[in-house]
Amino acid sequence: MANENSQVSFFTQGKIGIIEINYPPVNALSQQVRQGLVEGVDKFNQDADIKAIVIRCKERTFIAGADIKEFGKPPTVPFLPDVVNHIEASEKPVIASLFGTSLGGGFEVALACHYRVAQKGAKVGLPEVNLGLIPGAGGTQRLPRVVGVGKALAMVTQGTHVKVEDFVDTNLIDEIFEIEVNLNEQTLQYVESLIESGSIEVKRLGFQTVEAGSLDWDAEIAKISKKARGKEAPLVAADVIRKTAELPILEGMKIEREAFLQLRESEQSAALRYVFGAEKSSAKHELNAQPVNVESVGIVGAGNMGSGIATAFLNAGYTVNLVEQTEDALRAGISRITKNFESNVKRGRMTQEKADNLLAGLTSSTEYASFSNCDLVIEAIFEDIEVKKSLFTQLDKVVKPDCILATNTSYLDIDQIASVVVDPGRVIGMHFFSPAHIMKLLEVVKAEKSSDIALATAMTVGKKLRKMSVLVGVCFGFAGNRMYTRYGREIQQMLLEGASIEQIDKAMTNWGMAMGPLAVQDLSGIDIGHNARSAQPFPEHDPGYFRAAASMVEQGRLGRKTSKGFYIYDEAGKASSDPEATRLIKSKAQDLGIAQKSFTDNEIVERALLALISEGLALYKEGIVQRLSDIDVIWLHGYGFPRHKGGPIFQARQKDLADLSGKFDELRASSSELIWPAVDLTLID
Ligand code: T1G
Repeated sequence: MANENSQVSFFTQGKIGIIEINYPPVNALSQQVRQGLVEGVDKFNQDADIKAIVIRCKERTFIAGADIKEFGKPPTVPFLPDVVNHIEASEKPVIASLFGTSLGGGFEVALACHYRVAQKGAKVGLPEVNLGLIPGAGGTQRLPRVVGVGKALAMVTQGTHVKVEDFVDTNLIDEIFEIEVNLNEQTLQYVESLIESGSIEVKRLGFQTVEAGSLDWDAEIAKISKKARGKEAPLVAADVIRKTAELPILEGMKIEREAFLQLRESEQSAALRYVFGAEKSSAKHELNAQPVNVESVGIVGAGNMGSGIATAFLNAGYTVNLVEQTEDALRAGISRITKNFESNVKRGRMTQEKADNLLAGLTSSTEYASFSNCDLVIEAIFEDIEVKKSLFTQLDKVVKPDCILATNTSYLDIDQIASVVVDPGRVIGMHFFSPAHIMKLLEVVKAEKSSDIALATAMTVGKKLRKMSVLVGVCFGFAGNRMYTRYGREIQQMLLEGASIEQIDKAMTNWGMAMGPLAVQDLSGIDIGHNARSAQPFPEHDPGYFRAAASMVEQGRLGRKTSKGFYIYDEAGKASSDPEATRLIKSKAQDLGIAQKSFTDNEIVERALLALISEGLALYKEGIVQRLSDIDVIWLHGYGFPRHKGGPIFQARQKDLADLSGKFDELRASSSELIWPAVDLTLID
């Protein structure tokens, strides 16, 4: 006798059996849910009064996939492939009632059903590649049979969520209901009409054949490989689809399952699943306060950062008041913001109408008094402590008593800035990364006196901006830039020791970094970091400290903005090697008496990684970050660390700790304790 469980309930309505899943937050396919599906199908198949079966969910979405909480644990029966095949084998028609995001195993359950009805705007997808996996329960087999190999290949290898409306010309979705109507009622009415008309049938996708189509597989694979940028799963998915398109479904599912199980044991999948959890954790905090509502945001400074931050807030539906010192500077900033929206429209990310509506939320002024009604004011002005203190003194006089004041400073001491306002509790850091409307990382910086209300509000605002918000403490460069400085020091030390500019960048990008570290320097401007470091005492114990960058700045080679830096740039901005840059570095190394040696690419990557691991562990030990996984979230979303490598701390966890400790000892012995301080590796075991 089938019995319900706490996550799955059974009902009947006339001749229809209903299997209802209620397992918040996203009705994931836990063991109980899988068990309930099998038992529900059996129960209603044995009930002579039942003519059709509906699978539906409560709360926010139809099944959003396998239960990520069960990953890494020994698999439990019933296994999902058996569950979906059991549904498809049902003698009575099974109808899936879709809303929200039916993803991964959830979509595979829907594909095994004989009908799929959906609420308008509902999305479906097989995003397993984002977890380093491929669909493991028939997704690579049934989807091509209903939307064709080409569309299925794109969806599976890109892991995209697609609106159900996109499938109206296929048999994937049998009916789409308007959002205003009650989906459950509409679904039952739809099924009742099928039963009454006698047209209801058991339509098994798995028994259909795949339309051969004329796919140029080599071209497709080449495209997928380029897009994958070192990620394995998309290519495995393409290979499985290619191999099984002509096979009977059970044979195809066997091949799919083997490939899935192999990927599940891979380091890339472990990294991507870890990152999924790390990103969820980074949004959590123990702040003892409820966020206040923010609607009106003031931004001081309409330069690159200010206009990027304004774009991000306008994109999220906030009203923005932009203040600059002169009308000309305002015009330039507003032009940047407008161009950002034009680019969104051009790329099809939004309609012109949507862009116009969002831009309508922008006002501008040269007066700070125009901030009088703002809930939050963020400054993105010149990186100088006195300028910022003077600004906060003036803001403090014109904004509402509960208005939060945030600085976007990268390196300056927020406690000093806060010292000039009456209530320092309302002063925090909101450190955006350039370009602020594109980079997802947002460091919410807790200064000594920052209130929990201000910080909790900033974390909530970050979520609404769809940023990866991470709560960090105050130190030079907070978390990301402090690690970036340590990473940069190591890169430039290797330059002085004989590694070439090109070899370093190539080694790091081949390993997976989005850009070579020296190309990044040229992009952001070598003088930016140089000026910030020059405001600090020179570390006498480290004579080579960013001396390569200093040599560039001395020669006016600031990077792209001066057409030369570590590379030389033509009018089109194309980079090429410049022997003069190499000569400058060699000459500096000679002045410093630094012995030259050759490097392998692995040595370059390893030393750069060790520098990141060392600084990341120190940040955690000092309490600048709440958890070690925040270090990885920061480096994935602020600095282009490859997602399928998990992050610096994840990488440390893949290494033998004794071996790792030995490498740190060697580096400390060959330089100094000040450069390579002792690291507490027990933090990562
Ligand atoms: N399992 C368990 N919990 C999940 C979950 C899942 N699949 N997806 C999300 N959650 C939790 C999440 O941790 C958070 O929990 C809450 O739901 C809200 O998430 C065999 C093997 C569904 C689009 O990859 O893309 O099926 O922090 O903040 O922005 O082929 O979550 O609140 O406690 O992200 O509205 C395939 C992954 C799995 C979907 C919702 N499925 N999830 O986004 O909310 S592999 C996925 C998402 C698979 C089969 C294979 C998103 C979302 P908490 P959220 P959101």
